[in-house]
Amino acid sequence: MDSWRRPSVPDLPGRGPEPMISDPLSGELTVAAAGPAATMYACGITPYDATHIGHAATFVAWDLLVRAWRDAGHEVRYVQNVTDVDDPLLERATRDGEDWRELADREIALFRGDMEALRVIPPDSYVGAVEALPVIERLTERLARHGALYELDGDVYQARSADPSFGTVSGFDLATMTALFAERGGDPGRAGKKDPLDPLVWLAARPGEPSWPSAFGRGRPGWHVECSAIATEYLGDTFDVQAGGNDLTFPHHEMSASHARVAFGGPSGPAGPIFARRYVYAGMVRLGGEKMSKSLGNLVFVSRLLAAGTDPMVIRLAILAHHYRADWDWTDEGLTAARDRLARWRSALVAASAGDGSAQDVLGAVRERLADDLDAPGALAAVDRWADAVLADPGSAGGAALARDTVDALLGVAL
Ligand code: 5CA
Ligand code: ZN
Repeated sequence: MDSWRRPSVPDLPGRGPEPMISDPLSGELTVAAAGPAATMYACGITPYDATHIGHAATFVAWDLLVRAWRDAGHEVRYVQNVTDVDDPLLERATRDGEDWRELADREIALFRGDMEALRVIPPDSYVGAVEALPVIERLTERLARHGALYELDGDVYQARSADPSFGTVSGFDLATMTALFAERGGDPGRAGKKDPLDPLVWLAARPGEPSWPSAFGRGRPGWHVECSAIATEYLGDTFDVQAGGNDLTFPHHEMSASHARVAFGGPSGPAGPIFARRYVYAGMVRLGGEKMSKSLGNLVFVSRLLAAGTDPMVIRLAILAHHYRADWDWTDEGLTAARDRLARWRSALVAASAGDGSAQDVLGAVRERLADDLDAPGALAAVDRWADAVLADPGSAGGAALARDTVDALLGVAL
């Protein structure tokens, strides 16, 4: 499907350092992409109640990685999905007496507009589950050829026993996996499953629900296989980074990786790892101490803030004030602080345009902070130091164009 309009990204002199990200299991810094091409799959929205600040923070985080990769000289290939058919979307449509497709299309349109306002660089491929049905069917057929599937009342499951590496993405023990699976839309208690953790791959048609024909009967795809199929179709069996909020560690990323390992592994599979080489997880944005979530309904919407006249760059700065891995609370104070910061940076830019000093230091510092596990708060502090120095001594200031381009190209903030 169409993504959204690409923001302009100014060219910066020289090249940034190689971006490193923290490995969620070991906590060690690792090079995010070792080859000339940098490839990323980010789990996209389920299009109802979009775009809340939690979504925005997650996609702004991956935008920083895309920007840092480009600045380091990589050719970036970025893919994002839209889960445009799944239980929670259908449940919402039923609750509100709305056509599910209309609900999805409206929320996708809102999301696109919000991403554009926040100057998030769009994915190269933006792919909906429904349009990817043939791709999902092909991956499911591969699972069948590997003898990994079984049927339960017309629904199709993958036996996790087909994947000896199941559990290695999250590193969780069995009890934690089972608890999280139950909590996050899984069905560990369903009678007849060979193992409580077996993931659903294809759900047989239910009355009143949308369904499509397939080699496995009429129905619709499970959630995890959607991301396995789209990621591998567009990026190959192995790619650099899979990105998502930390609520996706288990079951979603574990099970997506498992499907791909079984489908593409075996004697004819690649020698190295299958699916993502590494995973990145964004912290959860909370409101009033609770995770901002569609199911709880404690949401702050980007579109409402924009409609109320909030500068989108203020929203972006309020997000960037937090490290992507941390959980944090959205507050009015945070928004006010971002407004003050933006105003200060804009004043500094005006003051700096008079002098002939340099902003090389701020470019170097922002590059260095971003390459260190996308340390956005550290990068903002570097720009603050530059702005403070300029405002303290406008006579010696300068480098306005480079400072503006640094903040625009690397942080996505247009001054
Ligand atoms: N469609 C699936 C992924 S394939 C999904 O999780 N959709 S979502 O709409 O629920 O979330 C979209 C992205 O936003 C995911 O990466 C999710 O982890 C992230 N996200 C959801 N809520 C929050 C939150 N409160 N804070 C930070 N990120 C969040
Ligand atoms: Zn996903």
